[in-house]
Amino acid sequence: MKRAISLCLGVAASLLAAVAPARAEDGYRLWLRYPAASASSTIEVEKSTPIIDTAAAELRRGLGRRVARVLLATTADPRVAALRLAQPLGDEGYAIRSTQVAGQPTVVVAAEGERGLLYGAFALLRHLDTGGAATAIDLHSAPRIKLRVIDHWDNLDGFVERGYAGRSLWDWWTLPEHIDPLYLDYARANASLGINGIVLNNVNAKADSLTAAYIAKAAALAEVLRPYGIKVYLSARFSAPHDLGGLATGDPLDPAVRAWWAAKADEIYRAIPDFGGFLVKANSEGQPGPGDYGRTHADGANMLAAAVAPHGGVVMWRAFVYSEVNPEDRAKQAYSEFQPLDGKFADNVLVQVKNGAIDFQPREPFHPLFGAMPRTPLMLELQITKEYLGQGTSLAYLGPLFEEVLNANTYRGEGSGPTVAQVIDGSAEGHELTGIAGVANVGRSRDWSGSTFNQANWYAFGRLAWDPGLSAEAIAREWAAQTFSPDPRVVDPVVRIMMGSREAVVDYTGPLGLAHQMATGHHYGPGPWIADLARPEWNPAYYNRADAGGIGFDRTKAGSDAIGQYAPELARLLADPRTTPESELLWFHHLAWDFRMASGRTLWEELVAHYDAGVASVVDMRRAWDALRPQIDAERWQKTADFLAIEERDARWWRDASLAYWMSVNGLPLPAGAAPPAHDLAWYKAQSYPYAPGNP
Ligand code: GCW
Repeated sequence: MKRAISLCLGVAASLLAAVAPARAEDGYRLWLRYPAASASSTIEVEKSTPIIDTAAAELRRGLGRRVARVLLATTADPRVAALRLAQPLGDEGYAIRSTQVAGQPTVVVAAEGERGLLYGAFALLRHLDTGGAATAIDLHSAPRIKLRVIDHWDNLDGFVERGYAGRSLWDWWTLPEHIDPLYLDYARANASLGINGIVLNNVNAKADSLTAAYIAKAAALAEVLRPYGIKVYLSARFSAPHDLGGLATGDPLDPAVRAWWAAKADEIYRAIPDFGGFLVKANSEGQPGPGDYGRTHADGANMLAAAVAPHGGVVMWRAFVYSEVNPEDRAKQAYSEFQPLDGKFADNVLVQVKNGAIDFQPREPFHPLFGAMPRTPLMLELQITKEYLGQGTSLAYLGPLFEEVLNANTYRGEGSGPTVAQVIDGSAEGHELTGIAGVANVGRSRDWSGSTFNQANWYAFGRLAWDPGLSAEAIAREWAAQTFSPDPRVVDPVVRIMMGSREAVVDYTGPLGLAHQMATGHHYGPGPWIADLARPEWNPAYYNRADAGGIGFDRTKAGSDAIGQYAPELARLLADPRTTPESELLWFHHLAWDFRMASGRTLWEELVAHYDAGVASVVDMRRAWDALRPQIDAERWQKTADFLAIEERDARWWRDASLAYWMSVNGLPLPAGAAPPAHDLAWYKAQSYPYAPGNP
């Protein structure tokens, strides 16, 4: 009997051994795939605090014996003082040096504050995991942006708006009693990037998240996240005093309303002493706001700011505002509403502005507000989740999109600059309060983001939030090395695939500045013909304006004059199609189908060439991924290969449906050599996807 049991155990163990490696490469470990090790270096700490203990634990988990000894200590420690670190590190920066401490070779991770030690620990691991040498280490870095925040569009029932990676990580039902271990690994992943804030709930907010029961749940999450240097924030529903408090109004100038919010803030801070503050979507897409009471966005933001100010909190007030009853070009509305309020916001308010003036399209010119509100801290909002770029399945690395907006020249200053990065990092105007937010792409999918390559967008956001000067390509290299292998035979082709992938989506969905051409509601797939929605600015036809004479949105003076919202020098360039970047051409101009492009081709021929190039890029990505098969573990390779097949199908669908529609409008034949669409226009129009994910 005894023998039988041990035999069984033996079989079970060998089964486990057979299964374990595959399971270990299912993407759960993200980019934190430390080499297996049986022993760890000696980790010494100056003192034990929850954050420093977290840093030490991570080193114990990941370092193995790659260096002999590590000391984690602040600049208050004499052993660090002896290093005479030159750079000011601030409260989150770090320096890492190989040196001798008490005659022993030691890697010192030094910082002014303990959060710097946490980020330094992760930086040391990143350095080694990307193939950095274990000797002569000399690194230092400090974040350029203060609030580096992930926004969750997670509802209290577990649904994630525009989420393509399963249900919400937050199991509100079992909180605060049950702490799912996922929360800890999620905190680790964010801390590894320097993320220091998380907005727990959707900007399309329910007032319920501000009830005592939900504050207790948020407090439990805050406790988990705190040792990782992460503060929690909540999206606040502006009408909460009415919805929850029974007040007759939510008017921000009403003393009873102000008192309600002040008391609510006090209640939250009693439960969460380091609560970050509120994020608000007001008077946009049906959300309540100060406009309901004839007040301005500044009135609304300042009222909430006054409630959290005594506790050191901030308000992140979104500028994503447009209205179906306002006939003005949607691209102009946020500027029209917010620019006159510059200088009118309280000191602890940031105005959160999406990268472009419409809505996270595969390509948009930078939002004109970035060049127009010098007296207000502007927080950049990016979408990590790929609502408009193939959602869960496409391989679209967003590093180049993020980099493009950060490097965009606002032309607001003397000569050149400042760039959007210099506006949001505060250097352009000397703002102390600075921030950047990314809309999360995580859920309960085993690999967190729904696909391995979607993880790269979370990674890229975090790295750029820390240092908006990093290049998208360098970040891709880092990510690929940690996620797959530092071997250049893996990194080089993976990075090549990544770097062209976003442009491929632009090409097959909306080249040359076309945007917002997706189907209604779920936003998956093409719908350029749609023109019958009640809200005019939700119709793709509103944006493409395609007719027999031409295509594109005239935003010159002869049209909506959205160009007039940019600095004069830039506006001058954009006013002329010849000096407008071709990648933004149809965003700013309505042009004849036979308009001559720089290539010598007509606009129509050029459009078709872009759609074809988009499809061809996906075919190339598939080929390159196939060639990587021997180098990549089976589970992650297969899922990516399957998803690339889906993307190729979708790219052809986008191309064919779009061309079928443009041809129905312009009556032109396809240029020689271009393949006709696989189906007629009626077929594309008849496609329907009532169960596509992420659609609220
Ligand atoms: O992109 C649009 C999305 C909405 C979202 C909105 C916003 C949270 O389609 O789902 O709502 O933007 O940013 O508020």
